Amino acid sequence: AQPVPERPALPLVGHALTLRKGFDATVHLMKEVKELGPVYRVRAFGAEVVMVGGLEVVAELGDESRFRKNVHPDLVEIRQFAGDGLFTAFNHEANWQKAHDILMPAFSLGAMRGYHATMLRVARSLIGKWDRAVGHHAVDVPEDMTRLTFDTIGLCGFDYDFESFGQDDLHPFVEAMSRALGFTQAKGESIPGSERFRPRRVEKFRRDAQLMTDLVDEVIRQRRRSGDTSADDLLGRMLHTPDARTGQPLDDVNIRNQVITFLIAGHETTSGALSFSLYYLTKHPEVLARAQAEVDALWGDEETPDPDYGDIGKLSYVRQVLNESLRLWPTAPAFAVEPLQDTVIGGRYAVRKGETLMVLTPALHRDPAWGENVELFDPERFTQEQESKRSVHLFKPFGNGERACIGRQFALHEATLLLALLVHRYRLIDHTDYQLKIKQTLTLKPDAFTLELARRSAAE
Ligand code: MNH
Repeated sequence: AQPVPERPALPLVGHALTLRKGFDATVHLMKEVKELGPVYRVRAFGAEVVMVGGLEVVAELGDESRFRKNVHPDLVEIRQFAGDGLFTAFNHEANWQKAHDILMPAFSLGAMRGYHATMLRVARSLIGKWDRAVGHHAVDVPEDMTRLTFDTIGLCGFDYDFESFGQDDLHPFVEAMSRALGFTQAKGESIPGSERFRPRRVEKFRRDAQLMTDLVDEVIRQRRRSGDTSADDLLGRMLHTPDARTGQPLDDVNIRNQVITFLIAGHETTSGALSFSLYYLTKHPEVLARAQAEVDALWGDEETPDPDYGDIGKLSYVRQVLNESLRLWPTAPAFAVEPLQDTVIGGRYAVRKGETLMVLTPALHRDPAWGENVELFDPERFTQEQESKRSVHLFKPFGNGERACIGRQFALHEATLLLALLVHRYRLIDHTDYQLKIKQTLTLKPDAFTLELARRSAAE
């Protein structure tokens, strides 16, 4: 075996001088996959990560008898506000298995039936807002997608209404969360300890974390006070379902961590995925026309279609659009695993037990195994026929193995429903000739993407 390849590194700073920040860092790392090969090492300030961006090695890392999730430094940082919640729990923390077992049934495909009516209600709030914008002003796509996904997880998860469509500003929790994630990302890109020279930012981070905690404690308190002991939503399940192995429900601190985790993980990524989908639909009229034909076949020219749960499974082309958007820009652009033992990957590279092996999903999603024109947006890649021909390891927007996304069905149901309703109702007018600019605060989003709208039917 040989060492993992890397660029010549300076003492102490390593490759930090050539690394970029924010989304530019992701672009840089994707370029390095092409130049250094699908496996290479990056060092900065004493920390080091093995980057992985090719099908063969990713398929190997999917073997759970050899690798498991790695809680890498960014995730450790997020633990300051998400603690031992599902997403940031260390493998050795018993609460992971416990919460996973208690919550899994709430995320099965069948459980989506129970969330459908609420998802539809929030979608209609967004449509109400967009109807008022028709003929008057543009809408801010990522902001409204954030309102939608945030209100949806609040209501479906905790029966709590953030009422984001009644407000001009995003909810204070969302603002605090994006600042906290931004702080976390910046900290990971800087000399360790240098935040000491920015005491005001550290203080702001502390207050943002406190705001999130206080809000969530209030949500939990309200539920306890209500005397409601049903286990119908996530919060009810967590408060009132004993774990089968231990006979105990989750403790209060862990429930708080889970609620914060769901509020964050449950909306940022879905909001980004919806925004990218609308971007690609806007730029590909032939794809938009096919999506419209699909929804028209279901709902005709009904003024207010009433999609039922079963309709979502019929929207296969809309789902293809969503998948292809997640291929090009998986909104959680990386996940990490670690070897259970010192081992060799890719048939030649020696890696150590416990070290961070970071899968760079946007690079994997451009592996030559996707075909010739990997940069081209083409939902045909996700027909059933194409999918059955391809390795399951080529498409990993939801991560891997037992620590993969628990909210996948939730996100897909919510996003398919909304996209279908939007393409059924509106013409999307690219009034700025928008050029894709991506913003990264750990997750990816199109930056400053606005659309003007017109109603498709004459019903205006
Ligand atoms: Mn989600 C884990 C992507 C929507 C809740 N999610 C992950 C991981 C990826 C991911 C990748 C694995 C991270 C890792 O290995 O470190 N998630 C997404 C994307 C979308 C998404 C791209 C939308 C599109 N996620 C959602 C939604 C919810 C959710 C919606 C909740 C309602 N995700 C989670 C949780 C985890 C997770 C919780 C951690 C699971 C675990 O480790 O047990």
